[in-house]
Amino acid sequence: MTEPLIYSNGKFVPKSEATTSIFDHGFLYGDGVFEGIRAYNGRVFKLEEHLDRLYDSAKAIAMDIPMSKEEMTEAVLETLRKNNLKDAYIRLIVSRGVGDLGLDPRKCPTRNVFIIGQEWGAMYGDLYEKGLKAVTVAVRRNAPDALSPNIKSLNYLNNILAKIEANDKGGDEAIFLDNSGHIAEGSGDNIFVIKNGKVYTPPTISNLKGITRATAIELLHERNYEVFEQNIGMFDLYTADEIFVTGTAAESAPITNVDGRIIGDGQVGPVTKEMIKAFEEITTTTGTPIY
Ligand code: PXG
Repeated sequence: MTEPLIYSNGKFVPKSEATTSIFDHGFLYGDGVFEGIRAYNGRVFKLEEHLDRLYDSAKAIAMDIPMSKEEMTEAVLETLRKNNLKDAYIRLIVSRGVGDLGLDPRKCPTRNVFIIGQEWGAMYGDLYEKGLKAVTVAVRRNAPDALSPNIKSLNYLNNILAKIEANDKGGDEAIFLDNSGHIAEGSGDNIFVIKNGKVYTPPTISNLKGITRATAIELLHERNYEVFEQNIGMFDLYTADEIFVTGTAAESAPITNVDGRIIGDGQVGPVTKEMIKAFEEITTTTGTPIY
C-alpha cells in the first residue's frame, strides 16, 4: 500500500512526512482553526460554506490564511484527486505556525496549512436505526464571551471533556448546556427537538454555526415544517417527541434516550427518518465535482 498524500503548504507529501514542529503554536496552544468536510459520490458537499467558515474562524482569531478561497478550493479538490477519493472525509488545518515558547502570535511569521483526505464510513453504524443514547454533561459549553463556540479552533478541549464525561456515563453522545442552563449542542453536532410537529433548535450564540444544521433547516422548511430557533431547556429534551443531531461526521442521527429518559416511544421518529432520507439525497446529488 502506498501512503496517502497530504497537502502540506502547497506540496503533496506522504502521510509520514506531513509533520510540523512542536514549536508550532497550533500544538503549543491550540492556536489555529480547522474544518471537517465530506465528499459523497464524487462531489464535495457544501465546500464553499465550509471554506467561508474556515476563513471566518481565522478572522475571529486575527489570523490570516496565506491563500485565497479559490486556491484553497483547488487544494482541497487536488488532495482528493491525488488520493483517488470519491467518498471521503476532508480535514483542513491552519495553524498559527512555528514560533517560540510564549503566547504572542507575533512569534509565528508563517501559517501552516494541511489538508487530509481519507475514506470514512457512517460514524454511528447501526445507531441510525436504533437511536443514540445521549447524556447531558456537567461541563458547560465554552461561554461566547470567553471562547466563542462559533470558532472552529484547534482548541477542542471543551468538547473532549464533554466526550470523556459521556463515555464515562455510557452515552453515545454528550449534550452540552450553556452557562444559563440552555441546551447548547452535542460534542460535535447541533441538536434539534421535535414536539407536536414543530421543530426547535437553539440559537447559535451557544454553538457552532453548523453547516448540516443550516441544511437541515432548509430541508425542513421545504417539507413545510415550522422551525424555531429558540432557547431549549432540559425539560424540553426529556419531553420531546423526537430528537436528532446534525453534523458533518454524524450526518442526521436520532437520539432516543437522554439521561435515561426514553424519548417519544423510544423508536426513531417520522421527522427524523424523513431528515435522514432527505440528507442522504442532498449529499449524494449536490456539491462541487471533484473530477
Ligand atoms: N458542533 C460542533 C462543536 C462541531 O464540532 C458541529 C456542531 C456540526 O457542524 P457541521 O458544520 O459539521 O454540520 C461540529 C462539527 C470530527 C468532526 O472529526 C467534527 C465535526 C465535523 C467533522 C468532523 O470529530 N464537528
